[in-house]
Amino acid sequence: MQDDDVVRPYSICAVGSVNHNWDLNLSEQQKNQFAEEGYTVLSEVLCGDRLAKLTDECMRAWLSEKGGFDPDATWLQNSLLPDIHHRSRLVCDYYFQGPLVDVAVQLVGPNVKGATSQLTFKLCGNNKPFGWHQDNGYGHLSPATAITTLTALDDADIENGCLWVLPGSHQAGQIDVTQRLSTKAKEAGLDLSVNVDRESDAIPVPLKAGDVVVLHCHLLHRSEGNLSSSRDRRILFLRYADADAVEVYNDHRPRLGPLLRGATSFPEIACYEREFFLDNETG
Ligand SMILES: O=C(O)CCC(=O)C(=O)O
Repeated sequence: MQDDDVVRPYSICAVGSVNHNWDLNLSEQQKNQFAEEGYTVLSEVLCGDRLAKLTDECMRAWLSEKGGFDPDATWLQNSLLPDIHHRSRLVCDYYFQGPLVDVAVQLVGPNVKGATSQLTFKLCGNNKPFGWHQDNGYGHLSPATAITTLTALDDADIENGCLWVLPGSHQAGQIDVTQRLSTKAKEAGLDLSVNVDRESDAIPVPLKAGDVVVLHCHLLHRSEGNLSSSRDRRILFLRYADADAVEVYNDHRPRLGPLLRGATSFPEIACYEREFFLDNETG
């Protein structure tokens, strides 16, 4: 069945109607770069007070859960805090109603849900690299139109572990890591990294705090450790998917996530996390 033929009877009206004056229209150049190279950078999506408050709220959530870098802890413990929108109202607003939802509509389509929110931090001292991977390898969604948006909370460069991408690698489609997923998923590291044969084509993507890099779900990317002596590298990771996207590894059940724009054919998506919208829907 073509996506256009899917009947999506469950829609929303209140979410997306709140005007934060955050419209973000991608340029033709950004859309072309995303299509051809699998990524694009958006400059200064956040700045000033808004960036400072969001960063502060994220850092408080991180420290209350994890503390600083611990060389004896697992990669997961040192690098990732899931469902950050449950812990920060500012992240919730940014994830559900910020400009990245507009970006998702332009790149994914008119029907969009949130698929993941997490912090991926490399605090000073965390010198562990993160190997080549596709985000759709970690949770194979179909259709494979999901995007990952990485909002830099600090300036990120080669020294403190910015992202590296392999431009155009998304065009080869999904790399099958399911064999390893079953065993590796049991380990805290969840390392699904793959070898790439054109490593020399990789390029770093340095970002200023407040910039966002948007990745196609098949784009190969990685990062080095944070080798800086004084600078953290903190990222807010938000993933958006088609509202009817399903988890291939989970009997094609719908990926649970809040409906942010348009409509869905799944009632469980239409009502998912509605409590997080109450402030805006009633206010
Ligand atoms: O935190 C990093 O350095 C890498 C993050 C990343 O690529 C991911 O979580 O998919």
